[in-house]
Amino acid sequence: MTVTATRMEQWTWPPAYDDDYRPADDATHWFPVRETMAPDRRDELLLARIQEVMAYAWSTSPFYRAKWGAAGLEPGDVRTLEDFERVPVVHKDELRADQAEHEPYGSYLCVPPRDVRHVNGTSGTTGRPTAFGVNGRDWRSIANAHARVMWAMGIRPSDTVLIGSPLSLYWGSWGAYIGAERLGATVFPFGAGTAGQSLRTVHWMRQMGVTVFYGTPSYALHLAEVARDAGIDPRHLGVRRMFFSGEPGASVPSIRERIATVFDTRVYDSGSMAEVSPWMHLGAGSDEPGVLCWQDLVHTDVCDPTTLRRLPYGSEGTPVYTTLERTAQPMIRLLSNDLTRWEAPSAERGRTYPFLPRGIYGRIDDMFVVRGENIYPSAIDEVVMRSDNYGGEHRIVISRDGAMDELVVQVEHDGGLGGEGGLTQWCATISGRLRTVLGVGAKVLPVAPQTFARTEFKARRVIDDRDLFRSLEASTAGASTDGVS
Ligand code: 8LE
Repeated sequence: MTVTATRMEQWTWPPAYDDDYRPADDATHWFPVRETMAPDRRDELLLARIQEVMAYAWSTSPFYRAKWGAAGLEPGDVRTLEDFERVPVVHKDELRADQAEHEPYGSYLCVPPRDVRHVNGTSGTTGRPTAFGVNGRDWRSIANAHARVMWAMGIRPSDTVLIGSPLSLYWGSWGAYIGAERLGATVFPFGAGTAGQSLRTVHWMRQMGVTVFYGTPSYALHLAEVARDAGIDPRHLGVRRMFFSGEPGASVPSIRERIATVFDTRVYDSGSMAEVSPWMHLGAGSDEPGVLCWQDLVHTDVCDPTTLRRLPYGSEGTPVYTTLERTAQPMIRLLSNDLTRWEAPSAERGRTYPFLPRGIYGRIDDMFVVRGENIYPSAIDEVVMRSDNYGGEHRIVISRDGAMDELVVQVEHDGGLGGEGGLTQWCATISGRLRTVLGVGAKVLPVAPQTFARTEFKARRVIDDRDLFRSLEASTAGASTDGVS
C-alpha cells in the first residue's frame, strides 16, 4: 500500500481502540500508516501527543507538578522535541519513595484509585515493592499495542500461545497474555516457577499443539534440557515462534541461534520495563535480531547517561521512556539505566522506527570494570554459549588477585571432552575468544555437567566475590587455563 495519509490509525488521546479491529491474516502490518510513515512526520505527531500527555499529567498528578515545578518548567514550555529533552528524568527510586508517601499507588496516579482494575508490581527483592495500578482503558490499550507488535512477529489468530513465565506480579506474563488474546490467538497461561512445572510444560506443549512460546531466553534453554531428559526432542514440539523479554538473550547471537536450533523455531526479542507497559514497544518487527522502537506507543530516546540528552543515531546510551497511551500512571522520561545502541529508521526494515540492532544488552549497574575495560555479562554469555561442548550454564565471578581485578568464568562442559587434557584445551580456546571480545583475559574453569541451578525466570550469573577466587583455584587446580597475562 502507498502511504500518503498523515493521520495515524486510531490515534487519539486518551486512547480509544476499536477492539473488534484486526487486519487480514496475510497483512504484514496491523496499522500500516503508523508503522511505515515518514519519521519526520511521525515526530510532529509525537510532539503533539507528548504535549497532551504532559498537560494531562500536570493537571492530574501532584508528583509531576512538583517535579517539573521544581525545575521551573511547565508543559507549555515544551515546544519542540529538543525542549522535551530538558524535562527532568524520573528515577525508579523516586517512584518508590513517592508510593511510600502516597500509598498505595503514589501521587503519580492520575485517575481516582477506584478506577484501578488490575494491580501488578515489582518483586521487591531490592527495596520496597512498587505497585502498578492499571485502569480499564490502559489495560485495553496495552492489549492492543501488544497484539500489534506480536502481529509483526508473525503471530496469527490460528496460533496457540503458551505463557511460560510466572503469572503473578510479573507484568511480562500478563502483557503477553492480553496481547495474544486481543490478537485472537488461543492463549494458554501456563506460568512457570512451581515444582515440576517445567516437565509439565513440555508435555502440555505437545498435547495442546502449542505453536508460540513466551518466556525468558534462559528458561527456554532450560526447557529444552528438560525435554531431552524426558526423551523428547525439542524440535518435535512444533513451536514455530518463540518470543522473549525480561533479560538479554533473544538478540545475543549465540543465545538466539542456540534457541532457534534446539527448538527449530524462530526467535523474537521484545521488552523494556514493566513501568512503561506496553513493554513490547521495544519489539521485533521481523526475523532479524534486534528490536524496533515503536515510538507511537512509548516514545524512546537513547540518551547520554550523564547529560540525559538524546544521542545521535549510531551511539550507545541508556533508553529514556515516555508512555504515550497510559492514563493511570503515565511515565514521562523514565530513566531505564539499561544499555543499548540505536540506529536511524530505515524503510528497508518494513517499519520506519528507530532500531536497536543488539536489543538491550545490559544494565549500567551490571557493567563491571576489569583492568580498565568495561564488561557486560551478555558479551561473556555470547562467547561461552557459542563454544562447542558447552554444558548449558555458566557463572561469571569477579574477584581480586592481590591488587588486580580478575575475571573468572566457570563453564559447564557437556561431558564429551575426554580427560584433563581435553578440558584444558577447551578452556584455553574459550579464554582466547574472551580475550579477543572483551579486551582482557579471563580465567576459564571447567565445571561438571548440571552443576549450576537452572532458572525458570531471569538468569543471575554474575557473582562479585573477591574471596571466592582462591578457593576456586584450590578446588579446580589442574584443569584450568589462565588467560590473564
Ligand atoms: C534485555 C519487560 C518485562 C515486563 O518483561 C520486564 O522484564 O520488566 P521488568 O521486570 O520491569 O524488568 C525490566 C528490566 O529487565 C529492564 O530494565 C532490562 O534490564 C531487563 N529487560 C527486559 N526485557 C529485556 C531486558 N533486557 N533484553 C530484553 N528484551
